[in-house]
Amino acid sequence: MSGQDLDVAVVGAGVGGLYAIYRLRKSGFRVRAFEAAGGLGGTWYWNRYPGCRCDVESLEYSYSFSDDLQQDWRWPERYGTQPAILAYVNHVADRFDLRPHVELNTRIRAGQFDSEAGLWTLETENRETGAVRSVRARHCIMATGNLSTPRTPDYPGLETFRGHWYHTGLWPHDGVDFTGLRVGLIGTGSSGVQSIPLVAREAKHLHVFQRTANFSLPARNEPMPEEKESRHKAEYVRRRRDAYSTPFGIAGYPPPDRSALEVPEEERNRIYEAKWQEGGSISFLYSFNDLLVNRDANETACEFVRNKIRQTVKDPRTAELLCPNDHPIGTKRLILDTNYYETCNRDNVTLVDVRSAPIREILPDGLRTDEASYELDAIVFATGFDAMTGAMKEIDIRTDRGAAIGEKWADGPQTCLGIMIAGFPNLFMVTGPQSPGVKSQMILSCEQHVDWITDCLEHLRAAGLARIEPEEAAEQAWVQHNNEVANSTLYPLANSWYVGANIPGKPRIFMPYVGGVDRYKQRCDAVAANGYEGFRTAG
Ligand code: N01
Repeated sequence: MSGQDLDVAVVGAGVGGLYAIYRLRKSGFRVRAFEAAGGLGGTWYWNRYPGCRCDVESLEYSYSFSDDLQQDWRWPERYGTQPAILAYVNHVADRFDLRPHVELNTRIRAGQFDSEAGLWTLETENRETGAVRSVRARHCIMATGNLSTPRTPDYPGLETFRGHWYHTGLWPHDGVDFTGLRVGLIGTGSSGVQSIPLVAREAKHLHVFQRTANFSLPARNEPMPEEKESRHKAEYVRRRRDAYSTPFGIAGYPPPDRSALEVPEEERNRIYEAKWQEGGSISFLYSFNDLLVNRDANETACEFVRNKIRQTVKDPRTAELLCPNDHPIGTKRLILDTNYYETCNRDNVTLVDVRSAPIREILPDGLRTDEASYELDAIVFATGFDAMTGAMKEIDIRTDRGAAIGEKWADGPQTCLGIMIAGFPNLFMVTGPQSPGVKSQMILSCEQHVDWITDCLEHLRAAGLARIEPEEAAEQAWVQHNNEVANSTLYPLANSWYVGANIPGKPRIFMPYVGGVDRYKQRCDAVAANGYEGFRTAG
């Protein structure tokens, strides 16, 4: 290792990458982060579409590593908007002096591990100048995010479109004014459902092109009640600790102890109604203990929400089209909305079913489905991401022994704890596939991963070791455990991004760990306590 080499290179300066800089610097490692964007914040830097806000409450969706920080910071609303969260992330970067350790506008194109030297060489490209150079580091941490590779369907003719088109995950920083425009919006996942009410307010007419109806619950956003904030802050330290003993990494939701099927229908609906009024997804899924494991139990919740849609949406045909019927509720990310179904009653909004008549091509002045053509001045793609594996596979990561991530993951990701990959020494992931990341309070999971990784690097340093990687058998056992846990639930029944179903040709494998943050953390802690059991180390 030369004096120029880093101890740790971090790829990505979102919430995970920034915390990695904080922890690693505190432990005395030479660390530098590389970020493709022109600013910090990862997902909150890119996703600036109208209505973008987090679906986890802001008092939860924040760092826990500094009690001063969590006491000082004031969240103005129950759920943080994108600008509010981005401001918070930038505040954290300044408060803890993280900014000088990040190279912005720097995309990592490739990484190669040199087995002899035990070093990673990363090829960086400056996005403004195109300059390419290489950086060497003993360890590499991929904090590249799970929903950071936006995907636009490759419809023929997009290049001929005379209006402007946008992807929700790559939104222009100056915003977009849809006033007086005929807008087409494709996709009704979280991004589509959050943006539709705001786009509809401006547009002359909004056509929403829906392939699959999704379940959406009211967020019930509101200005932060002072009393709630002070109560939460008084309990913060305990709540954060307790969060690690819960499945979703959020304390304060007592686990249900009854099946939906052992409760009379009237009482069941009263419980769902109370949760519907309260707002939030965990609370709703915690109505009963078997909603995610028993199809009949789940169907009671599905029908409750479908009836809400039927009561809200005045045109019965549109209401039926909005009623999800191809997946159990909760098996795709539950959406939280503000006035989504109400917006479908507006005269200037038309819902188009592109399941029965798919979009065939983009025309210079709109688009054509199997059934009709639509004249449009602007198109919004709310079509999602190559989730969980996309960002890792975009980088050409390989070793000099011939292993390549793209090849290893050709049939789906294989990881140990979602943190490391057999055959790729000294390469770590923050909330990688087969970790609970996307099924948890993401910032808590980022902190837990970074803490585990930093402890591991401290352990190696103290023992005079320079190399670590998982054993093949430990990785296979973890992959198998993941599949077993997923298959004991209803999750795999949905064609979601959790299984890669939104990307044509992507192998279908259930990617997040759904055994819960609590079980997962216990496993991670046990591995470390047993001297990194299942991992091979070398000097
Ligand atoms: O993406 P999605 P997203 N023709 O993949 C449709 C997080 N997030 O950006 O279901 C027509 O969920 C696709 O249809 P189908 C959150 O975890 C959080 O909305 O594949 N339609 C679907 O309707 C979320 O789950 C927040 O049939 C096409 C939509 O596009 C995740 O990010 C906010 C199509 C994509 O939905 C992703 O959400 C936003 C095609 N060719 C996002 N291709 C909050 O915190 C795709 N679609 C609130």
